[in-house]
Amino acid sequence: MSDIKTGSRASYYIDLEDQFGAHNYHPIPVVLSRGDGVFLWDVDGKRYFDFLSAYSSVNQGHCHTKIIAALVEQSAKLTLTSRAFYNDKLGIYEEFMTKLFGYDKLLPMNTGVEGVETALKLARRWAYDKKGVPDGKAKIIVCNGNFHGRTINVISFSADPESNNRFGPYTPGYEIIPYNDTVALQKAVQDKNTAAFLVEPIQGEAGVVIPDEGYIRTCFSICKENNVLFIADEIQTGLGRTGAMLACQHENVRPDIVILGKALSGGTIPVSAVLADDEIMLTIKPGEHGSTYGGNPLACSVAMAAMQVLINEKLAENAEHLGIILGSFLQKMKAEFPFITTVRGKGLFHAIVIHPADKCSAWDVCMQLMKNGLLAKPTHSDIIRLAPPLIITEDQLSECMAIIEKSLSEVHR
Ligand code: IF1
Repeated sequence: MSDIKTGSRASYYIDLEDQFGAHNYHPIPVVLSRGDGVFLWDVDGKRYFDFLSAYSSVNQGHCHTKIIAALVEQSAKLTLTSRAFYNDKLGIYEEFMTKLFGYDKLLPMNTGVEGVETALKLARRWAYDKKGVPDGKAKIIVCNGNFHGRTINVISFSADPESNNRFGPYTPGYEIIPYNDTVALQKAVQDKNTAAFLVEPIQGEAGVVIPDEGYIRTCFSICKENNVLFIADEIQTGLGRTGAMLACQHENVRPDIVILGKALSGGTIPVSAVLADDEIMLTIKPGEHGSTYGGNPLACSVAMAAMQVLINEKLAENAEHLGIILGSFLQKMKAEFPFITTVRGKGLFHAIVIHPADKCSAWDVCMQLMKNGLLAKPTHSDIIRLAPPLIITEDQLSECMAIIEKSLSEVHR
């Protein structure tokens, strides 16, 4: 049962999930029924600012009219053909995306982790076919603190016990090195069977952990010097979130493989994509990889509309501009409230860390924010991610900053 007193209407829905649903989440006790732009409304009609953005899936804002229009129009025409046949949307979408991001080819999938799995299969296949790594011996380097999804293969290289405890046996072929440590990468790539290095430009789940300036650039150079593929997981950091279309662009890095997801569909249906050049992408032959829904006409139409919104409304630029304002505000909050030990962020991707010994937890802060009309969620016990939709205006951000300051002072009365 929910551990917070909520209204009877909300409790009705919470109790239904408790009785009939798997207990694989511990949500903030709010029951949402409508979303529009930066706002969400609960079943009692209370309005909230969304400061989670469905983990950066609604960068374009909830139910963006142009994305919904594309969804509605295509859903009345043709939603799914499977890849057994061609359709009149996939090639158009692939051309649009490959030209926009500057890669030869796109492999369409659905969820983010399917995109990650696809990238890992491409890297292994490239290692065997192009690098000459003996079959079955490819090694892929990942970082401590990573989050790349929840399949058994992907959690095999997670260092987070909550993600991988007691789901073994695990898939071999991965080496975990410390994040933000180029010396560790330099050492790890000396293994001639190394296929790739998979990295989040900023670690989301770990709590918006930003590496040192130049880290991504240096890692990319190390990979190039050692014939190792550099794979950027931009599922959460990409599509404008950090103030650029891809977070790697902040360091002028063009990854060998880019993985996109989440906001690629503007929070409507699961759409993910893997971008790479022919030397890598064509190592997978017909019939060797795919999925029932991958590249379906509905996903292609929605993704093109979602991307067009990002471009036309200059959402990366807005994230850059407002991120500076939000960042300096959070630094001020850190100075004013000693229980905030760290603030960090880039673009509209920020987090505050609450002192673990403090009597108020990150959860308490989020509950106070909810009472004051702003929704955020802790990651781990002491970190609160702050990531509104990128369409937020300066006036709306000012209103949110006032709510954050009010809530922080209230939890510590
Ligand atoms: C949950 C976390 C965020 C991701 C990156 C791949 C994926 C994700 C960088 C997989 C997904 C989601 C999953 C969701 C909560 C959320 C999350 F807390 F789990 F870690 F955002 F930080 N790469 N992240 O962030 O994409 O298969 O989910 O589409 O599992 O609770 P997916």
